[in-house]
Amino acid sequence: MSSDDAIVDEMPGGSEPELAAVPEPGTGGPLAETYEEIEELDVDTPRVAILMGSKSDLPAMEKAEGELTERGIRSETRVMSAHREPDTVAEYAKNARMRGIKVIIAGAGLSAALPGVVAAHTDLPVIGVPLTSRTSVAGGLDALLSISQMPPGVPVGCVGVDNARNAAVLAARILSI
Ligand code: RP5
Repeated sequence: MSSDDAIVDEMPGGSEPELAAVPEPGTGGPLAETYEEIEELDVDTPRVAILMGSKSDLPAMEKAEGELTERGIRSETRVMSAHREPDTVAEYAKNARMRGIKVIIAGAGLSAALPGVVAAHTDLPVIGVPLTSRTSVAGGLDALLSISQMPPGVPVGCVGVDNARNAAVLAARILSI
């Protein structure tokens, strides 16, 4: 006797349970409205978030958006600083999964806390992009170390300095697209 048989045998009366009929999407019924909402979400929802610590990061980070767009992957781009707007960053990261985001790319320069702070508030994969900026030390080594040296248990993937395009390619691979 298989384990499945055993479960059926234990049902009262020995017969299989009756399952409630679930209507197919688009066929009406009590769940029709919910199906429609889910389908609508699926059409418009960005799959990848591109975050950056400052508007000054945009020239480097827009390469990620370009790469994703070329691959037909929907994304949204937001500027938010882990140091200047910590509450905004925490709230965004906490809600990202619920909003349908699958991967977060976060670029920052100098002490570059943004990717790590985002990773502290979500279990979505986070790819950090260390950026050079006007007052960078050693050509962006400061940001590279900040992003790559995360404590055990809170990982951030880290691409090369100013290599936002690679972050987008990696995001596509994580999504298997
Ligand atoms: C970081 O500080 C930002 O990501 C940016 O790379 C750097 C400089 O920011 P701004 O002073 O140009 O706003 O937080």
